[in-house]
Amino acid sequence: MDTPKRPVLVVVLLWATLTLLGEILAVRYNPFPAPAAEEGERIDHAFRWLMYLAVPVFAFVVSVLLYSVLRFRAHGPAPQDGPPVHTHGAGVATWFLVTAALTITISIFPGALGLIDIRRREHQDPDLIVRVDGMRWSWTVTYPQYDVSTLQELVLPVGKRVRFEVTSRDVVHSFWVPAFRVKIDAVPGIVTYTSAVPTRLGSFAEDATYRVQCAELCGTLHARMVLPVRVVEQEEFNAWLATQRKRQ
Ligand SMILES: [Cu+2]
Repeated sequence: MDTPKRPVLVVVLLWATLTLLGEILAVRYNPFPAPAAEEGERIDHAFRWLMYLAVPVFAFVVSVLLYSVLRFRAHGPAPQDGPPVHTHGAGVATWFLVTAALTITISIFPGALGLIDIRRREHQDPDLIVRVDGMRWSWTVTYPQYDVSTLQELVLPVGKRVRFEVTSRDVVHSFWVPAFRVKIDAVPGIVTYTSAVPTRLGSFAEDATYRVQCAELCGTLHARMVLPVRVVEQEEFNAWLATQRKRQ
């Protein structure tokens, strides 16, 4: 039989090793496609922090589980009941305090502080306003400053702050541009806001994350409620506006 110190030592070593491997993986491997807006960088930054903090917690649970399963596995039927198990008060209190402190920490940073930062950006004066109308199952985008409206594509100039004023004509939809990482519900009867500063030229044809995607189940063709997004230079945007105006 082990002396009580040995299992603790093995688990601690296993924990340290798994944490190290996990953190290396978390730093090296980025599961997200490159963001194409300032807001996207903030959101990805938050996700990465959550991952770095979650790795040691997950590694600890796996280490204890792995050690217990391998070391204390049953060999045939048990001859009698084991001794009664008593709660390890200090262990429970430590686990509770550490995980509660971690949860509170990530709720504040990057949670609440990141949210305040994103909200503050939404209140800055926009360079461009785009009204977004969701309906089953398409998106109409209107540029009120230029008197242009289309349901073919969302074209945006790079490096400019865009405010999206979002609403719905029928049921609840959700306006989501994966490349920008911004998302806001489209609710009938009210206007909701979100904003983004696109930082990278691109289009749906080259990168599928450049699209408006409905993110709230709204019926049969919900998954196909997609509007291509194209981020272009200011001159190209002006030229596009001019052709759209001619067409109307
Ligand atoms: Cu929808």
